[in-house]
Amino acid sequence: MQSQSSTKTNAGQQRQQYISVELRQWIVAQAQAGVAPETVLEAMKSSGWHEDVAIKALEETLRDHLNQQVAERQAAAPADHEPQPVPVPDAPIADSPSKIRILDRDVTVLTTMKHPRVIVLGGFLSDDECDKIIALAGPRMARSETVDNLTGGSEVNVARTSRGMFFERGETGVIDRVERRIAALLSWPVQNGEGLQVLHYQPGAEYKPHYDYFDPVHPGSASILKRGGQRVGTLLMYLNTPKKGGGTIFPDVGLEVAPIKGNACFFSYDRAHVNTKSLHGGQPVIEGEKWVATKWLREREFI
Ligand SMILES: O=C(O)CCC(=O)C(=O)O
Repeated sequence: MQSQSSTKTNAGQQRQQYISVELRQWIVAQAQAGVAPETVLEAMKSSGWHEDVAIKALEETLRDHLNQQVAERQAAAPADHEPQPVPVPDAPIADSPSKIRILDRDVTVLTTMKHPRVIVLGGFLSDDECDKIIALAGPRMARSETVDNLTGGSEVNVARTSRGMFFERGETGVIDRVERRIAALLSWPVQNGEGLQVLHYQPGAEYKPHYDYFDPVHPGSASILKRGGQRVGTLLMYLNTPKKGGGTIFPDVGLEVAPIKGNACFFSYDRAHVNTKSLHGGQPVIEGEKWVATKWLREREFI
């Protein structure tokens, strides 16, 4: 406390005084030594400081010190902290089969990519299944929404000009069958899947490139992540074939998957990070229309 003595002569003056560097250093040293703020305040008062000036000095000093510590920690951390990878769903294609039997169907393996992990499958759905899903979804379509990053709710977004709806998991016979097929293909429990979403794009409608995982830095993600953890994989199923446009693009790797009725495009992302290269979007439909069903897979049971 000696170092402050030169700055205080009487109570009137103290109220005008600035907080000297020495006083700041002393306050920080007390805090680092674990001395309670009330004890520091008492020490300041007993050496002649007015209570209100001392409180202000304490508050400002400790706040500035905290801010400086945060800034130092941020500067020392890697610029872009990458989360640890987690297990993801995947299809049994290690030995490059041309066809795989998934429960009741033979499915063709058309294209695979390692990074991002993308698998394009032919004939994942029958024509009849595609038609049934469109017929069930059609009357329930509404303007598509996206997740509101602030609240975790949903909002209409200009980046997404399709119309859409969600089925409950296992809502009808065909939905249940398709969900079991997805679970068998990817060795991932049915319970970890969100309800199937169906999207309908008219000419000009699109879904601009985006990530499907929830970025934990967004305040709204916490409540979403409580319902089964992160999304770790997406299976898109094309329910019809637009005449032109409507491909699913992966801009980081220049890949475009053609939307062919009955085909499916699977991709996974083992962390909520751009390094997964899982950025993707639905190109604008140029001619005709596009119907697609999306199954998002979570780390754990989705409730
Ligand atoms: O319509 C598409 O091809 C992409 C859909 C999509 O990106 C999604 O549902 O997350």
